[in-house]
Amino acid sequence: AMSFAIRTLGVGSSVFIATCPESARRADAALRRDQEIARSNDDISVVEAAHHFVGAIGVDTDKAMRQLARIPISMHCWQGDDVSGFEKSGRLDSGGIKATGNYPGRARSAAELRSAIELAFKLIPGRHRLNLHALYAEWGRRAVERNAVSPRQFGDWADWARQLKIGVDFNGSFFAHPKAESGFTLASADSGIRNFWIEHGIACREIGAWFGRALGSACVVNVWIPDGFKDVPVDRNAARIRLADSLDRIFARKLNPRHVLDAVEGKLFGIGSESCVIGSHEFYLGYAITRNKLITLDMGHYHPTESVADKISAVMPYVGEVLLHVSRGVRWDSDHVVTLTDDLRELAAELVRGNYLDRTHIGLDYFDASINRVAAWVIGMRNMQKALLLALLEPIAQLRAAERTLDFTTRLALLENARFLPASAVWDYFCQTQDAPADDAWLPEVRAYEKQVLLKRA
Ligand code: RNT
Ligand code: ZN
Repeated sequence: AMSFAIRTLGVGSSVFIATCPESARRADAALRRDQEIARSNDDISVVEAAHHFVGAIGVDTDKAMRQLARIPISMHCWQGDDVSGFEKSGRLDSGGIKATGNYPGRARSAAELRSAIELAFKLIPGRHRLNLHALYAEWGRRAVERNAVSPRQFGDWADWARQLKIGVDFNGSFFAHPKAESGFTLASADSGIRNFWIEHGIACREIGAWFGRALGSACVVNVWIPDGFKDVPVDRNAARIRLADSLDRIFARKLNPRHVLDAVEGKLFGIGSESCVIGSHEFYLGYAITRNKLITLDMGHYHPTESVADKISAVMPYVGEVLLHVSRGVRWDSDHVVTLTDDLRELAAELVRGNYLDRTHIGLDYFDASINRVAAWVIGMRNMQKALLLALLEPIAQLRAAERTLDFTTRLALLENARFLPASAVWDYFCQTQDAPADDAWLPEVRAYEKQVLLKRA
């Protein structure tokens, strides 16, 4: 490990000689210091070496780790059971979202789901949040319709969250239900259907406010509906007017923003709504701005060449806060496990560079049923954190200075150098300080759980 660190340091220093004399001088000094320490002490850790190196380019690694530890990520409960929920009624694809795969071990009850989530949280550094869906109501003996859900069905979730000391976010479930089979909910022309879903929306906000109060942390309640046309419609306008009116009715009651924050999520297309989605991005952006709501940006909900990273600074002057659904679309809104892609790195970098972290709620949104579901969470959550760490380790002052003076050569050189920083050592150290396993240590724990628990399920 040591020789690797020193080699990294050497390469890094010479790169910086070429780009910035002052940081090169500091990098050289740091390198000499590290080499001396290495000679005098065989045990010097890669972490210390990385500290010195990254420090030499003007970045405070300790500060970066402190900041990272303060960023909660809302983990989506629905990865644990392929968005099934506990109702056993509607079909998932009555709403155009689809989990594919049949890896063994899907959680079939709240107890099973909570146990899997606990394991995931144990394997992810830091303290996070849980993102729940109304589908995950615990009924007890009597079925409770979606328009009648109340805090009563979420008492066990709240008790459990309190024990774990985590906040909870919430979502209305406007899909996987007989009353969503037509493809229309809040924008339905059928007033019976529309009212049913308005009542659901109202009920979900009340549940969110209750969670927020109970846990002492504002609950973000997200609205996403599947409404749209498979084929080209002739009256988009009427459906959009109905949707705006339904939302206004859902949000009519003023609730304390310290307890609940309302968010609306648009989309480009879905399965069954290929030609027109009523709740498109423009529709909800306008709605969020005029009604003072959060806009939800899902990374799978735009044309593949559009970048959610670019949208952050475009919407921030006009909306108070943003909710992110961090996902990975592969060709389409396929909800793949979040990996450490350029898209993800750019997104995290925008949040850090623009100082938007305080106004951004980061949540994950994907569901892959073809791999171990706990691993899917752990990989996505840790990748989100890694992207944030890389962003926090960026030599931002130098990058800004280069761009301001139109020195795009230096900007590109610095950005490319930053890709290869020994950030993995800082990450390992971060995991250690947070009592979480390093990258090579969490999978064995997931495998043990798989063997002892998941594979025993029919
Ligand atoms: C669907 C939206 C929505 C859902 C979850 C389950 O396209 O992304 O956020 O994925 O609410
Ligand atoms: Zn989403």
